[in-house]
Amino acid sequence: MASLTSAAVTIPSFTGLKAGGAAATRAATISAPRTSPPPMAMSARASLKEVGVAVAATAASAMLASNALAIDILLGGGDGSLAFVPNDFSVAAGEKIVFKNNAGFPHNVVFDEDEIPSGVDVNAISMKEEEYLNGPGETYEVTLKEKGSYTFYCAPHQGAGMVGKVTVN
Ligand SMILES: [Cu+2]
Repeated sequence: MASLTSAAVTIPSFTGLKAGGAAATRAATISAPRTSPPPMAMSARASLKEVGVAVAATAASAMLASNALAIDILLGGGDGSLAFVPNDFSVAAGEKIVFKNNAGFPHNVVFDEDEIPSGVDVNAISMKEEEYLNGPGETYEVTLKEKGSYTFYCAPHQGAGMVGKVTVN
C-alpha cells in the first residue's frame, strides 16, 4: 500500500506510461489481428484511471495517518454550563482528543494524577494549572496511549463541577 501510493505520487506519468505499455503489449499478444491504436487508447484511459485512484487513495491514507481518529470535546456547554461536553466518553488508544473552547472560558484541562493509569506522566498529558485557553475556538489536544480510565478537570471551574472522565480502550 505505502510503496504503491508513493510511487504513484512521485512519478505518476512514468507509472501511467509503464502501465499503458504493459497493457498494450498484453493486448497485442492476446489479440494479434487487432490494429495497435485501439488497445493503446484503451490502456491510456485505464492507466489514467489507475493513477487517479492511487492518488485518491494516497490522500485518504494521508488523512488517516494525520487524523485517523479524533474526538472533539467542548469546553463549556452551549447553554452556558461550566462543563465538558460530553463529560464521560471513550476513545481508542492513540485517538486524538481535541478540547475546544466553546463558552464560559477561560478553561483548561488538567488530569488528576491519582486517577490515571499507573505509569502515565500526568504532566505530559495535562495543561498547567495556571495555563488557560482564553479565546473562542482555542484548542488543547492530547493523545492517550495507555488503556484505562482517566479523570480530568478544568482548574478554574473544578469547584463548579467542570470535571470529566475518559476511558481509553
Ligand atoms: Cu472551565
